[in-house]
Amino acid sequence: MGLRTGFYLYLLILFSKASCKKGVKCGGILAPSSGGNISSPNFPGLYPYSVDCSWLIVVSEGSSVLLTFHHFELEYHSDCAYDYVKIYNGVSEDEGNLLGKFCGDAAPPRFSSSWNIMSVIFHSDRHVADTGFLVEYRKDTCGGVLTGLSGVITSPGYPLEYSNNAECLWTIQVSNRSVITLVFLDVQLENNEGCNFDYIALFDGPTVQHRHIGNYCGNERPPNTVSTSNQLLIVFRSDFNIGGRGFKAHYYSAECQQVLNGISGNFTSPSYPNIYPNNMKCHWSLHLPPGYRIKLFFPLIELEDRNTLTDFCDFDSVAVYDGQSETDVLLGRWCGSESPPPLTSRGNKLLVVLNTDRTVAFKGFSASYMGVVPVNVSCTRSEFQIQIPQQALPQLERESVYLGNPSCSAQMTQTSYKILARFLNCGTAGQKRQNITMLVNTLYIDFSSGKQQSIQEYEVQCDAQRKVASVSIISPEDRMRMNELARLAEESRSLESAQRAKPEAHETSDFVFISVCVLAVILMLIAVVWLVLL
Ligand SMILES: *[C@@H]1O[C@H](CO)[C@@H](O)[C@H](O)[C@H]1NC(C)=O
Ligand SMILES: *[C@@H]1O[C@H](CO)[C@@H](O)[C@H](O)[C@H]1NC(C)=O
Ligand SMILES: *[C@@H]1O[C@H](CO)[C@@H](O)[C@H](O)[C@H]1NC(C)=O
Ligand SMILES: *[C@@H]1O[C@H](CO)[C@@H](O)[C@H](O)[C@H]1NC(C)=O
Ligand SMILES: *[C@@H]1O[C@H](CO)[C@@H](O)[C@H](O)[C@H]1NC(C)=O
Ligand SMILES: [Ca+2]
Ligand SMILES: [Ca+2]
Ligand SMILES: [Ca+2]
Repeated sequence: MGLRTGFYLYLLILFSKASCKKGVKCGGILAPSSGGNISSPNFPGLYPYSVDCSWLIVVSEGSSVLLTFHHFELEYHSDCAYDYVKIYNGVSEDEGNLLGKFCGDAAPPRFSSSWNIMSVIFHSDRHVADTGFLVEYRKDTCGGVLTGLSGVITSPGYPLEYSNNAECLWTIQVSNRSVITLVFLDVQLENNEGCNFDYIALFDGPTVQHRHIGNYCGNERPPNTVSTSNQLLIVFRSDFNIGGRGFKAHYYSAECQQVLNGISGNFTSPSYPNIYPNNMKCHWSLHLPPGYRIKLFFPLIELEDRNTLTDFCDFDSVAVYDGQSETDVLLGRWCGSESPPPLTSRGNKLLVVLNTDRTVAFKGFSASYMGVVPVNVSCTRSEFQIQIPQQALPQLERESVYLGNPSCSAQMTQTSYKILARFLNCGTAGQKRQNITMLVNTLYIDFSSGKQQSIQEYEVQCDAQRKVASVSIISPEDRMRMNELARLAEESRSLESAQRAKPEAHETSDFVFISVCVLAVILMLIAVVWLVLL
């Protein structure tokens, strides 16, 4: 309670500061019991130049604010850089709350706040004025027009018993080319056959004239629903007696609920690289064909920092689960600018969940992933042996899998692609890794189809002395890092050679090593032949 009083005091101070600055009096704090109208200064005459007005509408906790514009005529600019109205779902200091910026004569659509505070900002510059705007605001105890990427809908007072004679209409509206997924988590209403006492009714569109999906009551949870357009209507009604706990549902727009099936791909937080919206929960499900594992990278993360009191990512976070749901193993949860290490799934599915709270937003994240084929590699002193189960690579020609160069392509066996590649034939090269010289080559798997080029590269390594091999996928990030290292090495080498004219020490030593290997093999063969002859 103390916190909340403090918050309102803070708002009051903000607003007294704002309203003292300018000559024209406008804006203020409104705490309506039902509703009212706001208009630009001097409405319906021309609004004055150089004004900044800020209205904060605060209603009782548990209610929301609905805005309906009746008139809208502002100077037009394609980015609304001159005169504009901005609407915030909460306080206007927080860009994560921005619902939209408007100008010209395109009136903003109807908006509801996600909670009990909403702000309207009006700005005009020093030239060209118009008649301005008139907007009606209304306090809703339930229902409204929801425009967020995701959100929660509950019956009034949930989880306490809902009131009798309630009537609530929620219209969910997402961007034009998107659709809505609605998932009910809990339902407990008065039950009767036909569901016409207390009920939830769903319509596939903005009005009751659109396709009726169904009426639900009792403990019957409506099925998970995906709209056919960008709008969905939810109606809740109760009659004059007997109630229940009510219901709770989540909705997601398609931008916030993605399933990715490509062998590799990229995705970002909503609005990236602009500020992400507050108050949302988004899912990305990576789902690859069986046999693949998934490697996931986050080149950039910029979220709200950890809670310094608990040291957890309590505010905003990105979490990764090793499977398809939040009940699967959590691989980690990150926030702030902590950068997760590359993650690899155990199966062919990964789930990424972004949660943001009601205040303070940043840039978000960018992520890229790639399906990793299970490559079984082993080596002797003279060759690599590589095997890839066929079920992991549906419909690839054997020529699409090769080591070093296309002349070392795979053979097909009953169950796998198989490469036996002598070091000398397939361009395997020696490289110093820490103390030991490793024999290194690149395995190419060409998934390209038609115009879309897609080649995966795996680095295979062999410690020929100990006959130990390993393999790892080379991601675009690795490739960039390797190029960078190669460039640095090149630079330092040319510097060195400028100082002391004595290059190419490395190559010679590697060449000597391989030659020694080959010699050893030949000697062994001679020994064997000799033994047999004896
Ligand atoms: C707000 O203005 C509109 C249009 O003039 C009017 O119909 C409506 O009754 C007004 N609302 C209130 C609460 O005054
Ligand atoms: C959405 O569609 C409507 C009607 O087709 C159109 O008027 C509007 O400009 C579109 N909005 C966006 C953001 O594309
Ligand atoms: C993902 O992003 C990287 C780096 O920006 C780019 O090289 C790659 O082509 C992208 N991949 C896809 C599938 O869009
Ligand atoms: C890799 O190949 C070896 C030898 O063929 C086999 O024993 C092993 O089970 C294979 N490992 C996997 C993961 O397929
Ligand atoms: C390098 O080799 C020396 C001697 O064989 C060993 O003591 C040392 O631990 C090795 N260093 C690394 C990084 O492997
Ligand atoms: Ca102007
Ligand atoms: Ca009832
Ligand atoms: Ca936040």
